[in-house]
Amino acid sequence: MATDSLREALEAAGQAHVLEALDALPSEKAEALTKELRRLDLPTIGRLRALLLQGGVATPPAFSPPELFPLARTEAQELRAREATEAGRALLADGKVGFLLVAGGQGSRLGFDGPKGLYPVGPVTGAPLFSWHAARIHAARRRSGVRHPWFIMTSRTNDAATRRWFEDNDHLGLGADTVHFFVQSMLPALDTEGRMIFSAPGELFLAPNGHGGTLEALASSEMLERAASEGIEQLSYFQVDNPLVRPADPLFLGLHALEDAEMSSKVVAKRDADEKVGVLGLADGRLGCIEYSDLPADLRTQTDADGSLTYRAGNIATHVIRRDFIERLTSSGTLELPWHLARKRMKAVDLEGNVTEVDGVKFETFVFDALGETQRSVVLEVDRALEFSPVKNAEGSDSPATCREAMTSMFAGWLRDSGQPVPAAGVDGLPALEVDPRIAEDSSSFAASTCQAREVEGGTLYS
Ligand code: UD2
Repeated sequence: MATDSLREALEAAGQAHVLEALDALPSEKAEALTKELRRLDLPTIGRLRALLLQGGVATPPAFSPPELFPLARTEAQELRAREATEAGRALLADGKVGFLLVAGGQGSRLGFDGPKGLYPVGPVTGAPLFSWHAARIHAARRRSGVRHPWFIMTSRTNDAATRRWFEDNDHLGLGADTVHFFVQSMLPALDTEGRMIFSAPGELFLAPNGHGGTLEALASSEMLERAASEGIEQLSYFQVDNPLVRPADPLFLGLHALEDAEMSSKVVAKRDADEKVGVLGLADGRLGCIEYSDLPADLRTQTDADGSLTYRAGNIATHVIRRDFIERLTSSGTLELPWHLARKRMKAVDLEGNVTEVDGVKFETFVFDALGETQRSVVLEVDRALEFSPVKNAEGSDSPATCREAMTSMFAGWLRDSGQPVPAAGVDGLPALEVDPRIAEDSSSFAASTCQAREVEGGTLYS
């Protein structure tokens, strides 16, 4: 079944065992597997195997904190912020901004079956994450009078379900011609000897290649060309799991543009030394995100003279990325971001078809590693209570319960600021209320809005 060239490529990548599996399969399955193998980048798999056998990537030795545009600003910074906000508004009004959502992950930690974007988060309406993000894009469009495009990255595991949901929901009124889906690549998981694993007879165990795959997928799917042809200069990147994200923040867009930065990031102050988020920082002088597990304990707890954590710039995975920066990174066709290895127990089948469990390794690249390629980059500190409450775990921190609490507290704050009464707390101790994101995204826009409060099933809705 396998041609000589495929045989050679498999052998060169240390995957000769797959030939054995191919020979043992009935012809239909063997044909399907051959097709899958041809789609894979076998030389890269050979390199990943070598990396694994060498023991992974070494931890970079010298860390230092990044320069922040802080939340507590000097007068000069306040002036700069005002200037930047104007510049950001102009970028939006001139149609130079496209939105970029990464939604290819599997959301398995949440225990939700289906694309994570369908997870209900509206405290009253139960609106899913996708609707929440779409509403913010509606609001941005209304403010700027421009139909900004929305690029959505899916993966093979959730692409069909995601597209179907958008079609069934009329693309949330945004216009199908402005919502563009593209699919990231998958990579096979390897066992600890560097051999591809089978999830079922003749089926490779494949996993999405990490959100770093966004950059290559934007290029190979021709989304970058589309963005260029629509006059898009900046991509506002965000993750599916955070309903408080503000993808059309003029301050962030403007600071990034005025600095002529290639890729910028938002951060929040870490809650405490042990909060498990990556922090933005310099590793051997290169900007990047240092994962919690890579930051030595003494640095994790180190404080500045004012008592705040030195390494506090918690990455909320919100970036503005210049389109031409992505073009430059991907132009040679061989974008090389560092590989990160995730070791897990995996359900698999052996070559005889017996179900088993193996120690497996998944390989991912991370988008924030592209920060190391920038000449200029802005790191903007924002208020966690207003911009960051992701839904990641079924229970405990970053769960549906903490997200509901964060959303409700934020809305209640807006009501108090505008002198309106806050609905009484329900059985869970939280007032049941929701502000339609199309109406307001902060206290001042809420106060300026002419929204009406309506009692609906589940609580009070301000829309
Ligand atoms: C990420 C960051 C962490 C912190 C946190 C903020 C990594 C490795 N860590 O943690 O430092 O900033 O977010 O919320 O990123 N995705 C894809 N394709 C993939 C993998 C992920 O589209 O192959 C998307 C996924 O749908 C989600 C986002 O990327 O929107 C984050 O992925 P995650 O949940 O794996 O990241 P997490 O929570 O470990």
